[in-house]
Amino acid sequence: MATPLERWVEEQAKLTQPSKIYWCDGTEAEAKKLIKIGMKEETINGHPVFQKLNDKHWPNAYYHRSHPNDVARTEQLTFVCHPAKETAGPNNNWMDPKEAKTKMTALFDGCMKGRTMYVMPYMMGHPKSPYAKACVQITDNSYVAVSMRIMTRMGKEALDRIGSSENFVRGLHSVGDLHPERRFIIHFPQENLVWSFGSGYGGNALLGKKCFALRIASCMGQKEGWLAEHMLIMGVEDPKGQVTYIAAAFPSACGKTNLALMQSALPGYKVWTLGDDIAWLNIGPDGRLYAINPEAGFFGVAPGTSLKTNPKMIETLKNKKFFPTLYTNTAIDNDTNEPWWEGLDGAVPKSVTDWQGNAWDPSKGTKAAHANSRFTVSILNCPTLSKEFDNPQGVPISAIIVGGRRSKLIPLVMEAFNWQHGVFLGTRTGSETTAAAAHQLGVLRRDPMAMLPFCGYNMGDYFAHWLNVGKKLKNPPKIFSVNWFRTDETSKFMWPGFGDNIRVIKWIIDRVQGKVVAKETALGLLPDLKDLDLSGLNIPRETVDKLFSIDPPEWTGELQDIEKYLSQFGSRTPEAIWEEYRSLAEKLGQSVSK
Ligand code: GTP
Ligand code: SPV
Ligand code: MN
Repeated sequence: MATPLERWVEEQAKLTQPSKIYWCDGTEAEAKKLIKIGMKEETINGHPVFQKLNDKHWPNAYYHRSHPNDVARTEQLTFVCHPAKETAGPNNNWMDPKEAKTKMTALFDGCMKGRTMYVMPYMMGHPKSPYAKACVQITDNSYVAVSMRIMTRMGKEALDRIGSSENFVRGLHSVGDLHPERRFIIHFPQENLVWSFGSGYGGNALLGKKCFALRIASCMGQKEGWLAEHMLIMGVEDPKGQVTYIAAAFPSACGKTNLALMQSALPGYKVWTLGDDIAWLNIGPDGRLYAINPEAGFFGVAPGTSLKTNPKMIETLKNKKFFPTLYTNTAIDNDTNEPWWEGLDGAVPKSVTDWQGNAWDPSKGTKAAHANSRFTVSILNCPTLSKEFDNPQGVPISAIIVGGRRSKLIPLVMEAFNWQHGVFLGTRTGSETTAAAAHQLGVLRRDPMAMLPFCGYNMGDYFAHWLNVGKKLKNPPKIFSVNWFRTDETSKFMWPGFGDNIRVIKWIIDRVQGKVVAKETALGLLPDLKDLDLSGLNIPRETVDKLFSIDPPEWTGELQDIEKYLSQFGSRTPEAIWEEYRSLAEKLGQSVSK
């Protein structure tokens, strides 16, 4: 008798008609074989799927070039198909599930003719974790298959956990013909199912990541009482050896990976890495909030990564331990055949091939590496990997941080008065847009908890769910807001960021440990500047004051924008959030209609 998994695979093969079906075991030997196939037999836009790079300085390095129209997440082509449109909410594109099935069935019909279908059983989370989920993704592309080996726990343990059960999350993916008119990323939360067609880009094609671990998982969490969040997880060890666990939500390309691997600028402090993009937060048996990272690798932004900004990531990339490491849409140094990107240490190489495969002419002012070019590398390569990474229970979270890119208004750091106010800080979070998704850059958009593109249901209900989780926690984490990106009159960042962010984290930990008092302001609790360790940092007092300045009149437009944003969700925006909104307006001396 065929198992439900075998039956499902058979049905997908009948629909897509591959010439071969290959069951992945997730081993290194298999990755080597798939890379060979990718170098010799599969192409994307006329380029081989993989190209070998020189691994003298960058061990196990392979290059992948995307189709130039397929280099970021395409939010406008991403849909969440609940039976009722209101369940998806104004934060999602919605399609009727039946209509979506019909449309996608036509696209998938025969799409794998002449190709190999890779079947990948994988775990999101440690196989022994009560919070982990077993999944299977099908793809017709070796880059996706090799990436999934790095990003998830793939292979036998997932197969064993699925066994003859129906209980696994299904993902069907084909690169199709990469035509943007035939590109759809479609979620069916009722069926724990994702269908993705026409893109080979990470967040669109590695279905365990944003599609499952955030969009589908957020729906599961709403039903089951937990949270699936776009958050890094880190442990910060203080000079006494005590480790405080923190989760932080920043929108795409706003600094999660950098913070998660931060090399502390303050002696005696050490950051231990647990995750850089996704956290699943559950209420543990003791009533505290526990975080696991469902992933097993980093899919990180390359430009700007250097020994100066993120030395631990450079060490991770230079670690030989886990095979392989992928570089997607970076540039290549022609003299050395090594990957290169803007911001990497050392001189700009003399002769460079750009991300589109052309000779790079710097005098034209174009970038050699795509702004959203990325590396894919195992978390096991990370020299600061926390010893708790594989703890099936996860780690107890003492502080949650929300943030985004705000050139104005938002102080460097502040603490919420309480959980409800913290949730409000999350809902009002905004960020100036980046290259991680295909849209206009540098425009302010509200991005509650950095989940706008990833919350699989109505965001009004998501706010309510956050409030409910807080009520169930015995000892809820403190919530903080940070902003590394405030600029001066010349548009320069005022805060040095990166390793110096530990100064802010130290204040957060001191607050968690009850070591320092904070100042009450209209926006939240702000540090007394004497409690912020700025030793060894050459930053004028005036700049520090500006990083924390609150100018009530400047908030008029901000309040209007927050109100407009929250009003979209109608009666689903919880009254408790409006209470916080009114209270903020009142403290700023502004009158509002809501
Ligand atoms: P996703 O993988 O897209 O979710 O992004 P992320 O949130 O992990 O962002 P990442 O750490 O990759 O940083 C993205 C960009 O922000 C890079 O160009 C970094 O150099 C820059 N960045 C990160 N941290 C800081 C900081 O503290 N200050 C400044 N000015 N820039 C930063
Ligand atoms: C993001 O865009 O938030 C990423 C990269 O982390 S992706 O996997 O493409 O979503
Ligand atoms: Mn991300």
